[in-house]
Amino acid sequence: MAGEVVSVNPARSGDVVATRRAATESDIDAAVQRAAAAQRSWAGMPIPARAEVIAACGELLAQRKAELSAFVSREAGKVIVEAAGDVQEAIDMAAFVAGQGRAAWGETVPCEMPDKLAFTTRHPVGVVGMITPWNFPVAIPSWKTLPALLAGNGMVIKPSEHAPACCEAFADACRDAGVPADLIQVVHGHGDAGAALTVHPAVRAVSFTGSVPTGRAVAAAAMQHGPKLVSLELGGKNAMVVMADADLDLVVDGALFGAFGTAGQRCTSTSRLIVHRAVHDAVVERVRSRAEQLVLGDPADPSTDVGPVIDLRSRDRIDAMVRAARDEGARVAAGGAPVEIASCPGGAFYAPTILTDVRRGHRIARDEVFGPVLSVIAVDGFDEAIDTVNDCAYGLSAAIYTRDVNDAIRATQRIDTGIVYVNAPTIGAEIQLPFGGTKHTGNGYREAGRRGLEQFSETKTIYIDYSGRLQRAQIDNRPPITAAT
Ligand code: UN1
Repeated sequence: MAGEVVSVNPARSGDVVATRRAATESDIDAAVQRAAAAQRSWAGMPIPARAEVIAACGELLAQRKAELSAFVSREAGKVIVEAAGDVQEAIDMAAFVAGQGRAAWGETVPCEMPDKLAFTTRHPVGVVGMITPWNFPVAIPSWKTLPALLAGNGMVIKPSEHAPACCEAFADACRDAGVPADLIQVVHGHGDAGAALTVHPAVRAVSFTGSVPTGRAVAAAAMQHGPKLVSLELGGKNAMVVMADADLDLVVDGALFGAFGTAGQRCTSTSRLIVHRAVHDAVVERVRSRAEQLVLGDPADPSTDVGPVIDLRSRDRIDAMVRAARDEGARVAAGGAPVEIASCPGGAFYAPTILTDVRRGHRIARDEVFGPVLSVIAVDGFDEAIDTVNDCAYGLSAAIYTRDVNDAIRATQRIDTGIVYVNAPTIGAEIQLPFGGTKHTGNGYREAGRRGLEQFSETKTIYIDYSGRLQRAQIDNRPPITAAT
């Protein structure tokens, strides 16, 4: 476990953004110990007082929004408006979490006995290990850190090796706003650093966002060295259904933003366009002509529509998937190749790509691409559309475009994903609602919303009997047992 973490601007291979020493096992141990020591006094603060510090984090992030956004754009390659959205998501999360500091924190439930109370309280887990991706390098650390702080925890974050400095900038803002310095630790490294953090005996909970294979490995290691609380947010293969009666202007805008926003590198990106045959050719033609007008280029330039993918390796992986799709019978309607941009030497650009003639069984219809590639699948009706959405290992996000209110509602109930949109693209979740998915997308936890606090706290159930006598649950005040007839 040695070496360095080097992040490079995805738009210019010569622009090294940050170089960090990779943490050794003893660095990780020291970080966990520091977070654990700081956590003890933090957990002693009343929850509304912790919430005030979190509100201050949000205010400071808002003050620093412009510089942070520019930094996200440079380190993660996001176009500047989307980089600002990434930072805004952290600001929103701070406002929401701070509000939860004065909201209900448990349940009060009737007891079956007289003179007895029952209620729950929530308690911190201690130190949380967090492994975060590069695609939302400020927002996702905030989704994990801010609820974990409110719940009274310390944390050690191991950000992606592609975006170490964005995570540090977020943690710095939290500390500058009043979070005790040692409470948030950031360690750098590759998979082995994440593994060492996961198995550390003082790390009671692990929150991971990333790929399915790594998520499985994290969960297995956490259970072997625990059991521990493990929350996983893994991939997506998100579909947008277009029914014959859909508003096609809305469809085109939604498909473009869903598929090519963030260069297709959101867990929620639209990867499959499942279109009723009656409108298939019209939809493909309109999405194609708009996709070809998208301006690819420097993400820092406000006139750019689509920025680079995270690195050249990823660009080549995407290209290999597109080639394999052609071999399986898909047709390239737009894009389908890497792009060189003179003003961005060494940039990892891939043309917004539309593949038609894709069938359910094709690998391109099943595997997550994490790039600007939209696969179009034609269907003959509503039932086939919903079956096609659900014929997938992942279950994060889905959308249906229709004017038929019954079909819309039926779709929300029959689609097997954690998030369903009607007449809106598969991306754009808001932080006050649960975020996460079914099947291989996760293990049942949700981030954000009120449920986002659950992954970072333990529930305690408390019974108080003030009757002054022994009361036996399930036994006293029950009819006597009678012999069976
Ligand atoms: C992710 O890609 O992991 O719903 C997060 C959205 C964003 C979050 C995406 N608010 O697209």
